[in-house]
Amino acid sequence: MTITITAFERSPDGGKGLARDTRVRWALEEVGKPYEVRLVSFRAMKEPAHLALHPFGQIPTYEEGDLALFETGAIVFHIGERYAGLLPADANARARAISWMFAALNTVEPPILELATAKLLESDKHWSKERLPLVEARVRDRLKQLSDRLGDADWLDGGFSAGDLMMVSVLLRLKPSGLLHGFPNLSGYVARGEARPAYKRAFEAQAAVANGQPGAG
Ligand code: GTB
Repeated sequence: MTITITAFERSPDGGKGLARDTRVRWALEEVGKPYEVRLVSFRAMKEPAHLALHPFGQIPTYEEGDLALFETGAIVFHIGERYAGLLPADANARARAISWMFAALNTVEPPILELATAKLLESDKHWSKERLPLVEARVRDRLKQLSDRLGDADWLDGGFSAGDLMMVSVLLRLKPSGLLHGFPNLSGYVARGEARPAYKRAFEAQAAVANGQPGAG
């Protein structure tokens, strides 16, 4: 069955891989499933055809036969459930990998998004200089906790899983901020994720869109 995802026709990051289709591409590459990509403009995302797939008018979406999904957490979880390679077979290890997926999206990503908002949308506000250090401190607090847990392990819970895919995807957003430099084990963790052949293929596929050579994954 053909898998089709949606991605920005023109990503605001110019192909740095920070838009959320990258994590879905990465998951599909990890499980070895080919996929097609439908590129959508900002205007098309808010039109009825796309809103029928994504109630909030965003990318990415995922279509496979008569199944249509939105939300990267749900999409990556579905890919992990349906295809081997992202979730451990052992029931308890699988449940823990899912905990890490939720932790990435629900506990680690929110302060990182808050930081992005503070920098991108609030820098012209008179209170921005006071608020930014507070937001950065909240990100650092989470990074410290995550760093303590990871220790010198390669991945969060044994072998690489969908939990790591999601956590690395979330942490990648911090690269330009330099905040990861304070946590060498997290920098190494992110680098290990980026070094995975599946991630590289996903990254190159999304970059090709920015370079005007979009194609299927
Ligand atoms: N919770 C949803 C999920 O995980 O699927 C969030 C989806 C989402 O935020 N989609 C964004 C979108 O469609 C693109 S990824 N935005 C358009 C809109 O809301 O109108 C967020 C994103 C965009 C750009 C960059 N960047 O340029 O660095 C990084 C991340």
